[in-house]
Amino acid sequence: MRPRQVGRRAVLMVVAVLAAVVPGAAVAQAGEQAAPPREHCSYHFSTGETRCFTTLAEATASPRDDRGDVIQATLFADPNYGGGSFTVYGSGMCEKDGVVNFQINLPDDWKDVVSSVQPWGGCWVWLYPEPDLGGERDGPFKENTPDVGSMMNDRTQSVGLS
Ligand SMILES: [Ca+2]
Repeated sequence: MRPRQVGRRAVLMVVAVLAAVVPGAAVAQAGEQAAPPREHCSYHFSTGETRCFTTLAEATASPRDDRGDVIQATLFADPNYGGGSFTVYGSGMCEKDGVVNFQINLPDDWKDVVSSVQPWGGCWVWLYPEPDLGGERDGPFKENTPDVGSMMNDRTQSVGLS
């Protein structure tokens, strides 16, 4: 019995020391709610796939992806196009036909963090505080917008492109 108890205590101590010494370990645990994403991801409409990179240049390297999808918008975690980014590749340019042509629900780590946006592909960007274009939207953001404003800052959960 005795050696076992000692052994377990030793393991617990190692875990405690790791959590205290390795910043990454602590951040990963606390970060799920608080820390905004720092990665640069691209979401591909045709496949539903999200790919993440260390730089924005990598995430937006090709104007068209493997399926021919084009960049429609990039969302940023911080104002002034800072922090992590989330670029949407969709199946075509937006048409000015008065309706939302494309819509996506942001993944959990991208909910409630968007602070600036860049529309591409002839699209206007609409931001919604609930999934599935729910709640009172703001937009359209027709041009690069370094600060989406107090109504939708850190509140976006789904995005419409029109
Ligand atoms: Ca933010």
